[in-house]
Amino acid sequence: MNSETSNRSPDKPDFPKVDPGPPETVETLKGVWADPPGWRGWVSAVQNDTIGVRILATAFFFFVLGGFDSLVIRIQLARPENSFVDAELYNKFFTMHGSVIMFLVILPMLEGFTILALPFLLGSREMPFPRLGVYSYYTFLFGGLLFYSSTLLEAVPDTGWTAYVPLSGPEYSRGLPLDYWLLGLGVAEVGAIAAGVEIIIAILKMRAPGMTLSRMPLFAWAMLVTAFMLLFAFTTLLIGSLLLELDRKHGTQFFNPDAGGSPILWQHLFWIFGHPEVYIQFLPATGIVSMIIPVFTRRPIIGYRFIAMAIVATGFLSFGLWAHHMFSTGLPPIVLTLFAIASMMIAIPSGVQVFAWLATIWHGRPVWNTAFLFILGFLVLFVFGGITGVMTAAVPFDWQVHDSYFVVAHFHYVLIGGVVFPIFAGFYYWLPKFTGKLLSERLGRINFWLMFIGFNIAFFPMHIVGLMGMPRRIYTYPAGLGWDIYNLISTMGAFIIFLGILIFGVNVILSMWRGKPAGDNPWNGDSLEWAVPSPPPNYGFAVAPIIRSRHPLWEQSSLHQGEPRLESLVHAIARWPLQWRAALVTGTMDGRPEELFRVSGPSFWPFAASCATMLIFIGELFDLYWVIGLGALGLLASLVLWHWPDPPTHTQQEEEEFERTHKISVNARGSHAVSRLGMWLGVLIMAIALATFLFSYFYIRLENTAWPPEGTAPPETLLPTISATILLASAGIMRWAVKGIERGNQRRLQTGLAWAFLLGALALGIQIIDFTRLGFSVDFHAYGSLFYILGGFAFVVLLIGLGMNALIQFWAGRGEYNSRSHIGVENTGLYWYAAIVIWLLTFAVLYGVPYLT
Ligand code: HAS
Ligand code: CU
Repeated sequence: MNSETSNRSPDKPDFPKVDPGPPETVETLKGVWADPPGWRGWVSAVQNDTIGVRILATAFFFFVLGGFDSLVIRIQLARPENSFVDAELYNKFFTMHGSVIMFLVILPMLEGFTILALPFLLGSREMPFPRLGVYSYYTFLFGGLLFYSSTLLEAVPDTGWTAYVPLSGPEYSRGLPLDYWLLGLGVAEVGAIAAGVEIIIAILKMRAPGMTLSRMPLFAWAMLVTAFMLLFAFTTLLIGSLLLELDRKHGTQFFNPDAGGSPILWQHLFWIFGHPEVYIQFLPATGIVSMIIPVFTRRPIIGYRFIAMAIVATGFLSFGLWAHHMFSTGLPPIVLTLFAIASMMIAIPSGVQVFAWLATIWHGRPVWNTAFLFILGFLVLFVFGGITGVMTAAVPFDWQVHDSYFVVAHFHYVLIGGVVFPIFAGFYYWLPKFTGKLLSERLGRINFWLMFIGFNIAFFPMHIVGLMGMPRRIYTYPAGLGWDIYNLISTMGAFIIFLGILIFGVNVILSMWRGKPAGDNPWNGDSLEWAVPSPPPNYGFAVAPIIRSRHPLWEQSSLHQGEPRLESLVHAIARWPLQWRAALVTGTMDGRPEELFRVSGPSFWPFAASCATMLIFIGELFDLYWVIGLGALGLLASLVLWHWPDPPTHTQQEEEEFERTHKISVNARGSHAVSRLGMWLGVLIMAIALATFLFSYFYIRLENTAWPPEGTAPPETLLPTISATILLASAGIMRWAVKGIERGNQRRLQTGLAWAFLLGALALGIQIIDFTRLGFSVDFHAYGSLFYILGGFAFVVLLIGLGMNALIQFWAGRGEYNSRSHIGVENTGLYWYAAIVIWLLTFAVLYGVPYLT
């Protein structure tokens, strides 16, 4: 701990406030940051507060639906041989329950909190790509609605939230239900990936001046790691879903063992996503815990660095554990051992966090209000659920309890206790900031105790029936096995939890109606959101705060003192620019201001893009190919219009003068640093997709003895060598073009782009010719399926590159780029190189591996 923490006084009533900005400019600022009124505002709003609240409300709506499913499950299981629902209906209910909670409730709630609160926690004005946030919201909403619309067509999925093949494959799940599962959730997954990108950039590039990485609130640490995990996990699942959908409808053989495929591959892909997914939910929850505990124990958190390291370690480790869900699939002993050890190791970072929290509470002076009660409840339940997790990580024990109610007990302790309780704590803690009204403490306590007691009544007995041998996912059981009483108790508990949640709903509604005003800082909090009014103004901070401590409100006497240069900068941005939404970009490590950039404003196009995305998935669902085409065109058009450059609102002289005075660059046409990072993340997503395809390729390769299968000749390598060479040449030309515009040479840019485009198209054409001469199809064997899917992936990646190139040529023709501003060109260049690397790797594998016996 450094000396800054020694003079803290969290009880001090006069916390420093942010400077509200000069009165004459504040109204203008408010106008610039306002979303349009009326229905246009509904579809084009981009404000993080608006979008955050919408995500939370939508997720809460799905929560009620998913919770309702669980009550049906519990009613059915209350008595032996019950007939409230039959076996088929029961399967649908538990599938909907699990899938909705895992995909449409917990994660979106945490994203909602993040989009709502993160800019305030970081002392910035907005998220970096507000339009991407909107896209993410609507894809989540539409995906959820699409998923639920399966009830209208009586096509409800029924194979559990894991959708194991062959049960979910073409043979055993005919008709629409499983396509609903794959495609409805697919839309939502796209939304999660988009949110990941948005969150990473906000945390790395948009913190208040002076907020170094080690001064960042722990919630930001948790979300940073979570957001990276989102990219890895959801991209993998999206590809897995794609393969399954192709198997179901388009004749591929990825998961069909009769044609060289492997059903276990689905389990791998699912759990490479599924295991990290549980930590994707858990880590943000720990972030909330680490924000709330210090505030309600009136002291800085103990072990900040250790907690941050534990979060990062959990993120890494969580990708190495997936096979502990597959201990009973007959994996080789060495693999069992490795995954068991890795699973036990993850208890270490969790333990580090738990001990840091306990130490903080021990040394603090707790304030026993509702939010803190939920945190205490979390600690008890999470440690308990964690320990049953470590028990199941022991292979022989897992063989006994796998697919039994013991596992059901484990994951509800960690999910409800470990995640939902912190989310409720977060509601009690943060909602007053954004509604301006306090929730009732009395109702809050009733809410907490009903949930805590109800939870244990519902889920503790499941450990016992699980050990007695009750399997999960059965719709009923015979009397006299000794399970009856435990099941009845569980059902009663479920209703008590439900009552608790109902009281929460009542509490929120009552508070809006007649809650006490919250004031700026009702909890004497230490982080920046408590320095602005409740609810906060739409621009967040007119004058940016200057951060010198981890607990600015406790430890800084002023929020705007620092180096003279910084002081003048943070005040200057309250005066200029007032025509566009300006936000500061700061250094990833040191938090020093680098840039003032224009955050994009309200737009109809992200909404349109989500509608188009949805059309693509709907078209696939109902085999309407023209709808897919329409969706693809719509998506393309809306993406172009979404990124259409805004007309200039000020002169270049003004920009340059600001740059000279404040020594940071001004980019009204998109931030250099932010767009660059965005493109890198795009490349990362493609790399993860490639890795998933290659993993599948080599997994299936190893499952087969002959490769290519008997009777198929290895592919000829002449044409792919030619196309690869042409592509390499195009990379050189692209580089020449990019260098050209850096020197302001428009002609060189245009010529270079055109040549690169032509060569790219030529390579694509040659490869298409080669594909028509291969002599085998997608459906004869997994070999063919893999060949075409990997090749197809490389095609699509290159096609997107060609599209970007064409668009940039068009804008270059209109003179949009000069030596000062050409980030679009640079990004296209970066994408181009990445696409070529992907192409080369893919084709090296496709044309090389068949020759290695
Ligand atoms: Fe889990 C199944 C192992 C944490 C969620 N887990 C699930 C499923 C879900 C889920 C949803 O190895 C079911 C999926 C399905 O539908 O099939 N889980 C673990 C382990 C941990 C763990 C080792 N799980 C979570 C969290 C979740 C979650 C967090 C959601 C938020 N889990 C498993 C395994 C299965 C499994 C198997 C598969 C079972 C099967 O057969 O299907 C750890 O991260 C827990 C670490 C935390 C603690 C508590 C704090 C640590 C302290 C330090 C001291 C403790 C020590 C341990 C040294 C351990 C206080 C002492 C050990 C003793 C036995 C006393
Ligand atoms: Cu796991």
